[in-house]
Parts: sequence; C-alpha cells; structure tokens
Amino acid sequence: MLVFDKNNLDKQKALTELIEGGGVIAIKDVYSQNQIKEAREIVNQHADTQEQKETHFNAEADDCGKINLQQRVWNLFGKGEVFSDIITEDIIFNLMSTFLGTEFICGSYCASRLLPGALGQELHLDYPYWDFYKEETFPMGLNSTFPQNCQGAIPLDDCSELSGATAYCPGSQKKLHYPTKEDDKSNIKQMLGKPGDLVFFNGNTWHGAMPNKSSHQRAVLLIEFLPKYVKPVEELLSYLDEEFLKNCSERVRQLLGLNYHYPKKMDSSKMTNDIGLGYKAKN
Ligand SMILES: O=C(O)CCC(=O)C(=O)O
Ligand SMILES: [Fe+2]
Repeated sequence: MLVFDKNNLDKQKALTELIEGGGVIAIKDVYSQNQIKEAREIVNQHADTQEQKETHFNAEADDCGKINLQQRVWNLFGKGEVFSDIITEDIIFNLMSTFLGTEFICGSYCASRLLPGALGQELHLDYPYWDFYKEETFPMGLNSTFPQNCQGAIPLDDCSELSGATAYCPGSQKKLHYPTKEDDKSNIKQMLGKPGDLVFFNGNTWHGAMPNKSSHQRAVLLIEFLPKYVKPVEELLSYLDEEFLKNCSERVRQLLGLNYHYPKKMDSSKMTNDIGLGYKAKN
C-alpha cells in the first residue's frame, strides 16, 4: 500500500498506483481526532440502537448466526454535519476530480462496524458492482483500463491485522474478474490504518473485511465515488429533508448528483435548449 503524508502527496503517483499499481493508497492523518471522535460516537449510537440493516458478502456469518456482529450505518449525509465536513475534504476533491472527472459524485456513504468475533466478508469487488459474479449481465469487453469508481475508507478505530482491517489483493484491479475459490490470492495484504487516515482503493480490487479477533470494535467510513454518469448503489436523496438540501454546500450538492440532471423528465420539463457546443459558445 503506497502511503503518503498529508502535505507530501504526489497526485500523479497516487492516481497511477490506483490503476496500474497495487490499487490502494493511504494518506496519513487527514482528519483531526475530534472529527473522528464525533463521527465514531454518532456511528456507534446508530449501530447500537437501530435494527440490523442490510449488509453484503456475509454468507458465512449468516450461516453461523453471527451476522449481528457485522453492522452498517447507511446514508451518513443525514446523520450529522461532521459527515459532510469529512467527505468534502480538499484532498478528496483534488484526487477524485482528476480520477473520475470534476463533476464526480458519491454513490454510497456508510459505516462498516465489526464487533469482536465478527467473521468478516468473502473477498469481492465493489465495482462494477457487488453482483459482478453475474458477468453475463454486464457489457461485453468491459475492462479496467480507466477508472469508473473509487472507494474511500476512513478508519474510526485502529484497523490492524487483529481487528479485521480490510484485506485486498494488490494488482487484482487490473483483471476485472470476480474472485472465486480457484483464484490465487496468495499475495493478500491488509489496509492497515489509524483513526484519521484516508484510504482510497480502486473498486475493481479484490477485497473484504477480515475477522475481528481483537477485543475492540473496528469501524470504518466507506464511501463510493463515481463519475457523474454511473448509477449509485445507495439511494441517498430520499432520506434527506428539505432543510438539509437547502443548506448543504456546493460540494455536497455535487456529491448527491444534484448538479447533473440526467435522467431527466424530458416530457414534462420546461424547454431549455442548452446542450451542444453551439450553446456553450453563447454562454
Ligand atoms: O468493512 C470492510 O472492511 C470492507 C467493507 C466492504 O468491502 C464492503 O462493504 O463492500
Ligand atoms: Fe467492498
């Protein structure tokens, strides 16, 4: 895993690593311990009191009756201002604007909490989506030569070998293939990190939560970043009230896809002809 300091980030090297290298980078100490503490308290409060929410790649835990040890808190935009602050960090916008285009969006924003004894997940890829094992449902010729996704991960607890730091297979993003039992995963590593670090990984990379064998919880914030034209996995808008949408920053509006109008109700929209270079020249 290529690791940078916050003030010493080589952008080109970082983005190349995500496509052509190991597929994972980390930037140390991006967030203050106060921000992390606040985010962690909110995540824990929800995870402790809500009913068990949907999660994924946990067939083994389900079979053993341990699924309740793997918890999710979804749609963090609506769960406290600190989550808008965290996701609009300059480093994220600087890197993702080049990687995915300046109008990139957020397709999911959740927390993944493993309690002690949690079994972890099967190795998988996040993009082009969790069901890529149904390969025939995706276009022919699909490949991973250019980025159509990037995952962000922010540890809220110590992510160590023992506590179940997310595992990944360096370089596997280049294959664009859903990992099966037959695949060689012998170069497996873990995304070790401390609260306040910011990790990015190519969503094509084989990865998954590992068992939490420590005596403490392991929570991370997980973010899906997408180019503006890709359909998100999480429907974020309908949970957010008018007040939130009125007051949110320009960056949050962009992340929620509010600045990009497709798919549009063409039949009932007011006539605005503004698409094409001809119109661009007039503006
Ligand atoms: O919690 C983790 O370590 C990883 C979670 C993950 O990969 C996912 O939810 O798709
Ligand atoms: Fe994943």
